[in-house]
Amino acid sequence: MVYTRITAEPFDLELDTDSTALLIIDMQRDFVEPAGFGEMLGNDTSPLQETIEPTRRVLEAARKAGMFVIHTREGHRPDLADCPPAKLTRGGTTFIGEDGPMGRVLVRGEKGHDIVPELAPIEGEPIIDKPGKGSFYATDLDLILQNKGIKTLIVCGVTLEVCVHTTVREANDRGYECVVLSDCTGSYFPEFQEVGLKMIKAQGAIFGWVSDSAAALRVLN
Ligand code: C5J
Repeated sequence: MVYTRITAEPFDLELDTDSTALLIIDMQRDFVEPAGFGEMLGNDTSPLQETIEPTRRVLEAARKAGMFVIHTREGHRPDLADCPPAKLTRGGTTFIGEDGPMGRVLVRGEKGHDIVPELAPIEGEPIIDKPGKGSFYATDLDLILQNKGIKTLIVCGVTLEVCVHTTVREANDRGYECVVLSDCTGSYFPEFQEVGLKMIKAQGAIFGWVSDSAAALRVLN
């Protein structure tokens, strides 16, 4: 057990690095890279691209420290059998399963569904393929975390107000303590980024804590 404390808001969080995992949510080409699905929908992907380098530094330090690392991807089977019908009708002009700039949108096996190369998972790092916004819904994430004795999650990924928020809320309800790294998470909408972080740490950490990559690196190095 290695007890330490990460500088965070609304107050510093004590954690044991042996029961802490780094969870990197949906850092997929279609959301993050220019000329992907996100940009095709009219979004500016630059706030998401800015999260890659700090996340890469935290990932590298976590690997060196021997911390458990887990990645998620949002997407569906090629036949879309696992896609809730309501989700198929959302998205504006291009829908899940249709052809996008990097293959069929949010379909497993397509280029756009891949995690960006800078953060590519390595052996021993589970990848959770999830059909929903939350990483716990219809996945084995909780089982994997329980089997590893994980109690605390250091959370990175995109987008803050959608899959990161949903996952942190799900995790919080299951008893995990979540600390979200502000520069390792991004939104297409600056106002959602700002208020999304505030919502997590409001009312004495109602869903979790907010910290940043510098603080995480001090714990990991
Ligand atoms: C979205 C996600 N934004 N990973 N997915 O649809 O946040």
